[in-house]
Amino acid sequence: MRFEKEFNTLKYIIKKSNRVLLFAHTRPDSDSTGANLALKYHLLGLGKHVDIGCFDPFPSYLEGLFKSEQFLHPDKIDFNSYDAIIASDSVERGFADVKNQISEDKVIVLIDHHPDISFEGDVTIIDENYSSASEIIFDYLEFSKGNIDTKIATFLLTGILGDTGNLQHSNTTSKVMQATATLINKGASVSKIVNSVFTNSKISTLKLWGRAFDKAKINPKNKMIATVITQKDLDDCDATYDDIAEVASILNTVPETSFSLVLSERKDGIIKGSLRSEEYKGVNVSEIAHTFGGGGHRLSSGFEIKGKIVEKKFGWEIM
Ligand SMILES: [Mn+2]
Repeated sequence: MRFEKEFNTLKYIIKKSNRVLLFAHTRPDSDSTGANLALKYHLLGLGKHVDIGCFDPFPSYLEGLFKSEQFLHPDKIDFNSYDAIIASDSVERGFADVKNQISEDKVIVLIDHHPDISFEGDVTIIDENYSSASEIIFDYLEFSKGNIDTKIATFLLTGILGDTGNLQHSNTTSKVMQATATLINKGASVSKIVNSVFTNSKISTLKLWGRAFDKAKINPKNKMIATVITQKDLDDCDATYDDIAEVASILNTVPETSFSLVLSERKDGIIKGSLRSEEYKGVNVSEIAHTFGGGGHRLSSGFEIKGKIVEKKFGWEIM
């Protein structure tokens, strides 16, 4: 197993710690939430005091599956009252902004599957070959012989399903399928999770997708399929930024395209670009994202630029 040395150190740190702070990323997705909750209930089972820190509250779209959990805003956290701090998933988004408040004598553990993390922990468990932070936590629990009950299995499987697009993205390795099988054997249910979390049927989402698909264009030269979503689209459809997330993945399913790009207007004159491709298409979208100062995985990347989307009679432009 990868990370045996780090897992052994983590196990020792947990054994020696009474108070543990976990940290989820800003705008927490199902992976960050699932990984942190699985770790929380593992630690509670070991008799530890555990809190979860996050710049945002517990995500409401998970409330159909789990009862809401308290996420503490960093303003309300005394970081130095904990023995160890463990940040899981996209540690660049949120945890990077608070780590300077933590004194030297505290132990920091980083668990992530994103490349380009710009800092290290006392224990750094980062590998982009993992599908999700939840898969890393699964490996840790297997390594440390931690009890995986139905609740913990459901947290972990929710994270894995979220980051693999319900086991459909190219990061769905045989190892992911084996972990999934184990979690199902522990009582987690794929259909229950998919139906309550990932089957999105809000009318606002569908209206926004309709607009985005209507505006999509394929560039005949590089086979890029691209579309734009303006703040006006969001307002008119009563949609939120969360409703944008899947548009790039769906556009990427159009035959004969090499990758997809969704440009969406955000606050303060920022345009966010989301890029998706598939292994068989042979395009590394993180290279495109890097060109615009962004980053991410080979098949799923993003960037932010300053600008405004201007809609024309026949198409759109970035100004
Ligand atoms: Mn993740």
